[in-house]
Amino acid sequence: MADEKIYRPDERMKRHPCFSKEAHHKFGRIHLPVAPACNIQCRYCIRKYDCANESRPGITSRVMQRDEAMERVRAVVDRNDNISVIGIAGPGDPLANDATFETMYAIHKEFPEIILCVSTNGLYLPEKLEELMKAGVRSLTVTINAVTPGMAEKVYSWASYKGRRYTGRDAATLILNNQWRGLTNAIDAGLIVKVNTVFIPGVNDIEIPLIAWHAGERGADIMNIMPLIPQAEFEGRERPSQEMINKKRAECEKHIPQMTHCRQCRADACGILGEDKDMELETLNARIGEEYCEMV
Ligand code: CLF
Ligand code: SF4
Repeated sequence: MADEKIYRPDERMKRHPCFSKEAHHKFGRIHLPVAPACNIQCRYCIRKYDCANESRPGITSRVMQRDEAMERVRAVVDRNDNISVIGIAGPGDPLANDATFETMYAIHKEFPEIILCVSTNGLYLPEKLEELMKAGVRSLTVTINAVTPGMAEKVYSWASYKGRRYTGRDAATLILNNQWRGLTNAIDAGLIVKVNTVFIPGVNDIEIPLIAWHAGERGADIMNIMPLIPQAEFEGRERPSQEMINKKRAECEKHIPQMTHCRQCRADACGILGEDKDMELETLNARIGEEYCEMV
């Protein structure tokens, strides 16, 4: 039974390069860009780039189909013995794309010892958590940028939910309710959980310690405060300096451990954090290797 190979939460933390600073030198991850659609509009997002909640500024990953993604996983795992995590983090929201569940399920069947990780805006988390778990996912990031609806309204402009489009305060309230409920459910279900928060100077900075407090109270494992990429409606705003981020982390760490080694990965990143490999090249080399073996 594949599920027997799913590590206990403490083992998962030790082997996850994002959840453990020590692990990030030893273990690598693969991101599969199989999720192009999104279901909300963050006011700092330009849809032509990867989801700004987890990605490097100005990067556009090529979307892959499930079978293509599986081929990449086989090639990279075959050539690298340090891959402990496979994640889906975009280019849109993973939970808005059926391909996320299909791909994770297929990987879990073939590589049950690999930790599966998803990063989401949380809108569909309450209803999709069970499906995620059935697909083998045991590691989750939820990006939460506010606690009060008034603040959320400044960060999100709309949400598309169960066939209806919500705007203004209604969208803000819906997004917040689902993010916090989904986060709590995921923690209670035994997933390891990270909260990402985009630090938007002059907008949500005063609520960030409150997010940390709520996340810590609920039992989230770690928080990752990420600098705003000043684009879309927030173009022209300042990008927080490292000093500002460090100060905010110091305020928050009494509530929840802080991640300090995030590399704002692209949605198709692969390998050790900060030493990314080219997934296409790895696959090409694996193919050449196979052809060579067939020739000799
Ligand atoms: Fe990927 Fe994210 Fe999972 Fe890690 S990344 S889905 S939790 S496996 Fe890690 Fe990259 Fe930072 Fe994300 S360094 S952007 S925190
Ligand atoms: Fe953009 Fe990600 Fe927000 Fe969707 S969740 S609008 S892709 S930043």
